[in-house]
Amino acid sequence: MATNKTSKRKAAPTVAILMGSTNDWDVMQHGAKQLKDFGVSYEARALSAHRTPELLAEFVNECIDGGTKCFIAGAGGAAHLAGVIAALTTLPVLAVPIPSKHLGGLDSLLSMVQMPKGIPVATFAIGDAGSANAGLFAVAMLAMTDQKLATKLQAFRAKQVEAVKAAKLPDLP
Ligand code: RP5
Repeated sequence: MATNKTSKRKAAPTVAILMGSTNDWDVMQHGAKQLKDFGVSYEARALSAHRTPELLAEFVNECIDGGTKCFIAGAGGAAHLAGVIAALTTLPVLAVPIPSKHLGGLDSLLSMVQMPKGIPVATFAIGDAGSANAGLFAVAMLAMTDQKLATKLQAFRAKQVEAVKAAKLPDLP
């Protein structure tokens, strides 16, 4: 479920997906889709570290209190969202660099991957692949204590093996 409401939620999601702008959803939906496919509960919110810092902290604290297991944070440009979330919690924060208008997301990537020592964020690839992999990584973390999820993840990997085996290169004309 993707929402941008400020009202209190009924239950904290297992995974909270945050992004700096609603414009980031095109990329962030790929991680959400992985969570949905694996049956992991998530909530996606557009809350900015610099535009709405209080709302961000409020939401993060609600998630922590409610039992959320990890955060996925996507942002573009001077992308400090993941770092700010990591400053508020010891839960794992998975960072997705959003492609930016002028620097193609290199600015976002460096902002995330160059976190100073002591407050880590796990940074993924720029864009759709990074978003999907952040979702899959969250699944992998949850699968460590959830055998059903671990079995699903193994099946997901096995499917990729079968796809590679079945793939054929085109004949020369
Ligand atoms: C960041 O600034 C957002 O994460 C977004 O990627 C970028 C641009 O925001 P918009 O101007 O598209 O809202 O905060």
